[in-house]
Amino acid sequence: MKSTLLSLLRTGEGEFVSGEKISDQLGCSRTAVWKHIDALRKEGYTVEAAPKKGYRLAGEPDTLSVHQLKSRLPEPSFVKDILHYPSIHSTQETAHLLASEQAEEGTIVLADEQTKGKGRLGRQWHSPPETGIWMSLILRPDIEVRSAPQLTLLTAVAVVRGIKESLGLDPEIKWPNDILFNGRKAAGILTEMQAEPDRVHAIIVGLGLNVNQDYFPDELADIATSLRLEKGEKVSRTDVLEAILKEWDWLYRMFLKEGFSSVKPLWEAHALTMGKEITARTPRETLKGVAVGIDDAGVLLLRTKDGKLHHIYSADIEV
Ligand code: BTX
Repeated sequence: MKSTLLSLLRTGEGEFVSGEKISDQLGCSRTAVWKHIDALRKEGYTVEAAPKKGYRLAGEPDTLSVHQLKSRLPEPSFVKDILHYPSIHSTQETAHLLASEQAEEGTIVLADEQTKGKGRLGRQWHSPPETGIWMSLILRPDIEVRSAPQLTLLTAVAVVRGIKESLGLDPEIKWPNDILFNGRKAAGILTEMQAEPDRVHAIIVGLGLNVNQDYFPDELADIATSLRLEKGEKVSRTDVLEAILKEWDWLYRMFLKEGFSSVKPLWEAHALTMGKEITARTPRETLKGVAVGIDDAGVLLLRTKDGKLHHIYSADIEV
């Protein structure tokens, strides 16, 4: 009944469809039609009603369809399982828990809302309901502990290429973990590890991507953006996520086979920071200089005025 009603409303292509036509086609009373319309509204559809005109479908919810996602991924895919939660503290926390309980590589934790989304260094990640891609990937690559940050850079490449593929937009990467449009942050990546000094047990890559927000709270209003704001129209989270996971799939395979050097040129092609005057705030010091590039391990190379080349492993960057 619901899908017939929806397709009927969609045939109106934004115009009104009469209540009479709907009740005829559904074979039910006008009161029953009204009840079905009400049920659609509760699911997030915007249906306008006007006397003598009928009903008009003015907006559809952006539901993340895991079923659709799974069916659209390549076979075989690195994605082994997708756990989808309507609301959760943090996909990162849940993924950590699952990883310590032996969840296999390729398990994805996805949420429509995070109530305690986290960024680096205990910062918060704003993750309002049904507007973004809030997800964590569990990986178990056979790599050295010091190579783990390379997965942040690989993920940034997958996100940028996935956005380009699905929407034709061209964001930039700010080393190490931000995806920006004209200096405003659309996504952040958080890579964490469960490891012994010489062995990686699991790497959890968290991605927060703003998709359909049309406004941000005051503290983010000047620094954040979303795909919807950049594209000028509502965007399907499922389509964007599908494109990102497809990009991720082949990049990760290439990374495991050939190492980070194969990903590096793709990263450089989208990097905002390269060749620019930057300030790097590391946990120990603040350095100003020119970002010369990244080395084969993904470490940022910064040349200060005195000609000295610094290797930056972790920092907040200002361009
Ligand atoms: P970060 O530490 O580089 O950035 C965090 C900073 O970004 C915040 O202090 C704030 O200024 C700003 N910020 C917070 N929320 C947003 C937002 N929605 N859009 C733009 N800017 C924002 C970046 O950390 C890594 C974020 C990873 C988030 C994912 S979501 C799925 C997974 N689960 C989880 O709890 N975290 C990760």
